[in-house]
Amino acid sequence: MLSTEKSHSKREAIGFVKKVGSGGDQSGGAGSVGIGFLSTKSLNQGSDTKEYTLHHHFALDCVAIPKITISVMASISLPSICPSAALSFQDKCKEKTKSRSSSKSVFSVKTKSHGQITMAVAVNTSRFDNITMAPPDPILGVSEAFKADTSEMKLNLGVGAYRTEELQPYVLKVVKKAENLMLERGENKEYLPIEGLAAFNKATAELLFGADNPVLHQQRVATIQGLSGTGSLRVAAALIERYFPGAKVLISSPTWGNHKNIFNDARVPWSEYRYYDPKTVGLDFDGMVADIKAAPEGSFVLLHGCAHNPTGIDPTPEQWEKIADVIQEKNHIPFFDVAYQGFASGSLDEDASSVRMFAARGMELLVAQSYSKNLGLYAERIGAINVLCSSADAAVRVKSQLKRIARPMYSNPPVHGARIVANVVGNPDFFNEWKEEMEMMAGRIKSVRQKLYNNLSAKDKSGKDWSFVLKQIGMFSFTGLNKTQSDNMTDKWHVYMTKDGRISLAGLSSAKCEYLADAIIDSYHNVS
Ligand code: KET
Repeated sequence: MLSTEKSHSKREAIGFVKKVGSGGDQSGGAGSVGIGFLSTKSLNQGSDTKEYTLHHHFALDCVAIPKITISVMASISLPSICPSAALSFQDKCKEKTKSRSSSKSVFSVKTKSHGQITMAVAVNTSRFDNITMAPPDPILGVSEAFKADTSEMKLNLGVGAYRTEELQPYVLKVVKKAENLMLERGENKEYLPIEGLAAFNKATAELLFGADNPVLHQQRVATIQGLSGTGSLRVAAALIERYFPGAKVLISSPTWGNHKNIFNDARVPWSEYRYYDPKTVGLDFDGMVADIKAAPEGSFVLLHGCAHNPTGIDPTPEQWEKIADVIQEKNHIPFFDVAYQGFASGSLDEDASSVRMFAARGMELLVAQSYSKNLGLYAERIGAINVLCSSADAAVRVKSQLKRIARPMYSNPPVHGARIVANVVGNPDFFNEWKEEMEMMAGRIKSVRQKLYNNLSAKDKSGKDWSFVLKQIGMFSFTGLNKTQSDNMTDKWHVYMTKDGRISLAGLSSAKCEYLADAIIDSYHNVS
């Protein structure tokens, strides 16, 4: 019933909410929100006493109403002489209110006349209250902090991303050429198969093992395209979790910060083997071998194929042989992370020699590859997971399971980066250009490494031996600075780096070497 008094009365719509149903469980539960319309009428002219009449009410379905206090603000002031406006509002609401609502809903309905109704259901607590603030990522979080710094002196040596001498991001010329070719061809954007682009998978396995490697001719390698190195590692971790329950992954101490996250999320147990010796700022080879030997038989041993991150310290070829010996003795399974092929030495073949040596011994192994660094395809998320099996039959089965893991995870991989890699590797001119550009990038890093060392040894009068900087290879230098000293680098010198003391030399220009050396010497000697 609607009041139609024309004088001294005013129609107002007032919303109220009520939790209906749902037990006292923490998650709240489905319920409904009721809205009622009241008309008010002053009983006596000039009096404050009002009569309220509930005219109508209906419900809004809610997905889940948490166990919370809900406050409602809803009001409408309609012209008192126009009942049709109120009717119209109700009619419209009837149509619109069968909507699903989450913890906060706002809607407005225009009346036929000039009235406008706004209703807001405001909640003062959240279903997500038990979610705490995540810490910033130790590597990618550094770039965010760098962006926020307004100092002109600032230097981002956090993330391992190649920059030009002008400290600008670099898109390889050969990548631009491949992309132009792809545009000319007008290739489509259809889904790739779950395993990725066939031409890419062939190219990536050949780059890794060498095109004439018997393991490829024997079809013993199961390769699927992955979401760069990280995604490929994650798929491999899922394979381990599913088919090697309880098997441990041994990871170097220290290692790339994301390795532990990947295995934790995949619920794969891991432990560390000794790798870095702070006394020598070199490899703790004996510790490494002893820890691999002591691990339960059949463990996975995660190895950085080249340019160990963060230390920049790789085993020598002789040490690699001994590592392979002990892994074979213990029936462990080597699991290589190859994120810097071509970037360590400037040669694709040389940087794959560790993997190829293990393969030549007839060992089964896993290799995750990334094209973020060597082709500068960071954001394209292009890489692969390869599983070298002892038979072609096993490789077929393993590949089928890799696809089975990928399908519900991300369905199928992106095509753009895969086409770039396939085009660059598949065209001899492009391939040569890529190698030249890679040598140029690796060369620039080597030259700033040398210049940094020159400045450190010339400026530091304490007699400290900085020659470890020259012995390290790849994108990074592990300075040996502790967390407080690293904080000083950032807070005082605006040099952004990871708190483990790693600096990315790929983000350093020769013009900034002297400044960086000053910052390192100050932090090393004046901060403990
Ligand atoms: N493995 C290693 C050893 C590695 O350093 C990285 C990246 C990756 C895998 C993965 O890269 P992707 O882009 O997923 O293919 N490292 C740099 C960037 C990052 O942390 O994500 C870094 O250490 O700065």
